[in-house]
Amino acid sequence: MADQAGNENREEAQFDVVIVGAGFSGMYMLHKCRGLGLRAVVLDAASDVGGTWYWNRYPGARCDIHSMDYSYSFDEDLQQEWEWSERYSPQPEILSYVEHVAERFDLRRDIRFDTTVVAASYDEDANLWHLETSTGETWSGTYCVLAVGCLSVPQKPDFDGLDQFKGPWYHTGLWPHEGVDFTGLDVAVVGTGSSAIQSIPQIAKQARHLTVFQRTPNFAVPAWNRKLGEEEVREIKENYTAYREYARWSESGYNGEEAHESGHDVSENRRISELERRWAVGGFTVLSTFSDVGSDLEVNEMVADFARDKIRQRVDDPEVAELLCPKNHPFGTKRLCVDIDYYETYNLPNVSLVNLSDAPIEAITPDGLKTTEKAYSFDAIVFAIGFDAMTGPLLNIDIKGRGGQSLREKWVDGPQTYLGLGVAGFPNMFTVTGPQSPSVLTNMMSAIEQHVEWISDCLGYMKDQNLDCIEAAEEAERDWVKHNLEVADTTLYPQADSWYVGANMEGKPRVFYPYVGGFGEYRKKCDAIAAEGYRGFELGSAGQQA
Ligand code: FAD
Ligand code: N01
Repeated sequence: MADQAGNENREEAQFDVVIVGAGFSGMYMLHKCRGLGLRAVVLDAASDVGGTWYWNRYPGARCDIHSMDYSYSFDEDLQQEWEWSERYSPQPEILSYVEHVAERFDLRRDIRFDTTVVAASYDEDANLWHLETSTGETWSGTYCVLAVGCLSVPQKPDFDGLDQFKGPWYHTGLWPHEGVDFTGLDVAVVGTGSSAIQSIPQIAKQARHLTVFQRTPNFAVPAWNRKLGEEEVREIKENYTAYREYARWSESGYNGEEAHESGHDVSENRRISELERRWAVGGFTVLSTFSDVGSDLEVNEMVADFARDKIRQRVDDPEVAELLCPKNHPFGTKRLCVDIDYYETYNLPNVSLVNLSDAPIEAITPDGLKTTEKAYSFDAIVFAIGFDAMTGPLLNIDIKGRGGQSLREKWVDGPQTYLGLGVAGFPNMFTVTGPQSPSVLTNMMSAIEQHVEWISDCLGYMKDQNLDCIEAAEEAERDWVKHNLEVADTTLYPQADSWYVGANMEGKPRVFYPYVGGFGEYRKKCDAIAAEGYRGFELGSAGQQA
């Protein structure tokens, strides 16, 4: 007898659905599959549930979407019973929530942890996906759902000499479970993206001296984080159905103030007062002060100027403040950071900033690191250098579709998908929050629920119709890719060297990876396509050509 993964005699464990990833996406996908009476299994490289919130345990990690929005909406009892303590939940609380969900819906019994998928291939004759793990097991299913996340492959700190460094080094995205005590140490942080901006104020509280190495400054807006009040939580919970419904059809998947006027249509006084008002609210509200912040460079520059002035007000040393002011990309075109005391941290005597823009890091040395200008000594280094985003987690797996076609080859010039859900030539393979879907430009919880529900509705439809093969049509895919790029070109996003365009990885194709046409609009498109019998997909049953 073979065990479920066929370890003993290499027989395969066979399922209706094999899901890769046990973060919010994979967990909900499993729950929905069970509801349809499908046999499903989830595979994850991690030792427990949580995905992002399992791996990213660095000090200061927390969400940047309000907790009341950044949570599942699919179960009324769950959303009523769970209590968030802060406006933006810290990572340990989000992880407790994930664990609670896993227990509540008894998910772990169908999740195989410590299981890294290295290859997946579609067997046309059997209409099966075979997934291979790093230990040589094979898991097979009619459908393969890749719930591998958009930010789950940390970028390797590929610096010369790293192996010679005498002290410990860390990547924010692979933080030790036991935590790190920086008390009394000289510490370097490399990077100034969201992970760095969250962790720097916390590390500064412990370190003897903290040196931040900045290649590009980022815009950050204040979180004004605080404990949630009983009254505000009660109000939301009493109206949770309507609250969630608003998020489902909104531009960005959460309850926030949307813009109703162009920045050109307001007087200077009104512009400043509106920006001040939104600044006082904090978070992403600032990004939507005017309807054209993301599309009109002149309006964007007004907001960018305002944000730069705020940095100058918060940082005591004018030279440091100037270094922290972003000047090479429009406001919000790199992921906007939401900060707690970030800029004030540079006023502390034990914190200094090194500008890498003219003198990049040349190598890591046994004692620290050297830029092209100077050598520095440290006891520990923290790399907050980001991820091989969006396509990285998918292309990390050697995926072969119909006729042995390789996804890596198909996507050599950038991803090609239909709705970020399916790929032509790769039947019965779905991607949750895949490239060319709104994903990272939204509240990901909304995006995840929308994708998982769309996929599970589709699987239910296939089951009811006695079908078992679905594949995106080439033409529909071509049109979607074109539409994606056209919409991106109506925005300022492509102007920034961000991970949204793959600029953070050497050699990564420069295209726009997420869909920027708005979450509510995207949902309408997906719903219409499903209502028309999955227009743009070819449906069939095994043995027949799809
Ligand atoms: P993930 O949580 O990334 O889970 C994917 C899982 O797949 C991982 O557990 C991984 O181990 C597994 N996996 C991947 N490849 C393989 C493989 N080959 N074999 C086996 N297992 C594999 N989004 C927001 O909307 N708001 C926020 O405030 C927010 N904060 C964030 C903070 C941080 C630090 C980061 C990194 C991201 C944040 N995000 C945020 C985005 C976040 O990734 C999503 O909100 C969400 O958690 C993604 O869930 P997921 O299940 O789709 O993917
Ligand atoms: O990664 P990043 P992140 N030498 O890519 C620098 C989500 N998230 O982990 O800008 C020197 O944003 C790099 O410099 P540059 C969120 O979606 C959310 O911080 O490329 N520096 C940059 O400063 C976010 O966008 C939260 O010039 C190097 C930094 O490292 C996404 O995850 C918290 C370098 C990387 O920034 C990724 O965020 C955390 C090098 N060789 C993450 N290589 C919330 O707040 C890279 N850098 C909810």
